[in-house]
Amino acid sequence: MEIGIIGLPQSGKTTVFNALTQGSVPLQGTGGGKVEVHRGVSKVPDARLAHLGQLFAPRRVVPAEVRYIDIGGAHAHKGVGEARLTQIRPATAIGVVIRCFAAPHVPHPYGRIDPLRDYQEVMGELLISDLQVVEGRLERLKKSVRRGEKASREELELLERCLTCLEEEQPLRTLSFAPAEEKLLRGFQFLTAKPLLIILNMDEEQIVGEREELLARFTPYAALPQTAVFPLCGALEMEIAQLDEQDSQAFLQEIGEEESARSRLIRLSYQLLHLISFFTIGTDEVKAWTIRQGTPAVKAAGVIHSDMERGFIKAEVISYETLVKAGSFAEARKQGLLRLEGKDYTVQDGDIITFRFNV
Ligand SMILES: Nc1nc2c(ncn2[C@@H]2O[C@H](COP(=O)(O)OP(=O)(O)OP(=O)(O)O)[C@@H](O)[C@H]2O)c(=O)[nH]1
Ligand SMILES: [Mg+2]
Repeated sequence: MEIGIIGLPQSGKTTVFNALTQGSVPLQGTGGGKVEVHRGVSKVPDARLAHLGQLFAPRRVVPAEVRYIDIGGAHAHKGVGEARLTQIRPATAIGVVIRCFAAPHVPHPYGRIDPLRDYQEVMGELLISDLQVVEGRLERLKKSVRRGEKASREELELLERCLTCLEEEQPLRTLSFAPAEEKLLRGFQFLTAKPLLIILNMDEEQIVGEREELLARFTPYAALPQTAVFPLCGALEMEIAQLDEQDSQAFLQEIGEEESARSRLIRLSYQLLHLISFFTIGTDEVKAWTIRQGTPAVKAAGVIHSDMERGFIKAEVISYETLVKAGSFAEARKQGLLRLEGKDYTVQDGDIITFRFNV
């Protein structure tokens, strides 16, 4: 999973990126007017994986990862800009950083703090960007039809539907698509079709005193499909991300959080994107893998290796809870708790799977 971070200039994107990836990208870009792309990863915290690590004592314990992209460098104008939007088109989801913090020394492109306006500005850019893609493609399709060439009726109708939606200033994720339509749309990488995290970047005082009020302003947007609002204190979380576990707990308590923004955002992203984890075990490594809810065993095998998908025979499955109750893998096997599942078996969160395959 990859989350593309965007927002107005100086909204705190790199600060948030550093908080989420425990990174230390300098807040001032290197200058020179070029678009700079920062990539980072965050390991998905999972107590079950840690426990499996103790149980199997493998050489490596490999958590799942969430990747983040932050685009820095010169801003051509007040908004995000097409050059930056292009960079996040391949991402799975978008995180839009909205400045709530005051910090008078930090300039605001519109000269005044107004979180809702900033949100609408950025959403407007995403809509226009998608609209241009739809219009461009429709024009080409219609030209082919005029030349007497065959154009896909499905595609024409689908894009007309997208066009109407965007012209009504609604994001494409408010539409629902059949699987075949989704497949058709995938190549366009529409920005407004991606799940959206609205990241409200607050001051320490705001997160303690005004959190609910600021969140409430975004309620109508949070209610849109595949949309979630996420409050955090970017500057503080960036510092916390550099601390060890114990010290960070003390800081978090001060702003009334139990968990770092890094962990909270990952959990929210999993919910938003309907993701679950399954585990593979071995003496070499115990590893967590991320899939969508409802993924059949054969596709889950493909996440590990395409050979495993192609040569899939069976999946040997036990749930995490069942394994823990049995105490050990050997005991679970003795009690006959391991199930053999076929390729259509729907993988469940926390399944521990050994794939049998043949290539
Ligand atoms: N007080 C306060 N200041 C913040 C917060 N987040 C960011 N800042 C400050 O805002 C300024 C801009 O932060 P950046 O993270 O560089 O913002 P950006 O969106 O990456 O900026 P560009 O990439 O130049 O568009 C810096 O001086 C930060 O210290 C916050 O939560 N509170
Ligand atoms: Mg930046």
